[in-house]
Amino acid sequence: MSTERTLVLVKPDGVQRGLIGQVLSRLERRGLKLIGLKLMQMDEALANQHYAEHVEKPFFPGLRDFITSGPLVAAAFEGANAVQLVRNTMGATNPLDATPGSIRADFGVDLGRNVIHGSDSPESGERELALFFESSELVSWDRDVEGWIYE
Ligand code: DAT
Ligand code: MG
Repeated sequence: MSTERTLVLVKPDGVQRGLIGQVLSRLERRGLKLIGLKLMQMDEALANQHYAEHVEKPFFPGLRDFITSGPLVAAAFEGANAVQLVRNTMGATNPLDATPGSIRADFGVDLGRNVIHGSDSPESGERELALFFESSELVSWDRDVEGWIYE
């Protein structure tokens, strides 16, 4: 069991639609531990860094316009298998393909408005967290209920 850290974004569509609490609540109640949280707006430079793997793709200009269009919430979660737990709580990239019960299925209908981002590997998690948070903004804390969440 490996402790991982992962970046979650409630994207500008989720913020505009008033879904911040519901999205974070689903991750929190699943058992993921929050270690960082902020409301902010991405600029183009950060969008280029965050989505470096997509910069050359035809959909990138639209993605960059969308992701920089308004405030988003950046959250850091930590725990055993945190990356995979967030990814499967989010659901597939396209809400059309996402399993009902997942965040993207329950809150979205369109690929370009899929409400939430989650890092795709532990390495991406570390890389992305460094883009969004100073190390002093990530809080190391002991959760009293840990033994009721992990055996
Ligand atoms: P994910 O967000 O599930 O990690 P990704 O990294 O492949 O998916 O893509 C990043 C975001 O870019 C995705 O959440 C929505 C958008 N996107 C991906 N593929 C797209 C496409 N073919 N057309 C339009 N937007 C796309
Ligand atoms: Mg991705």
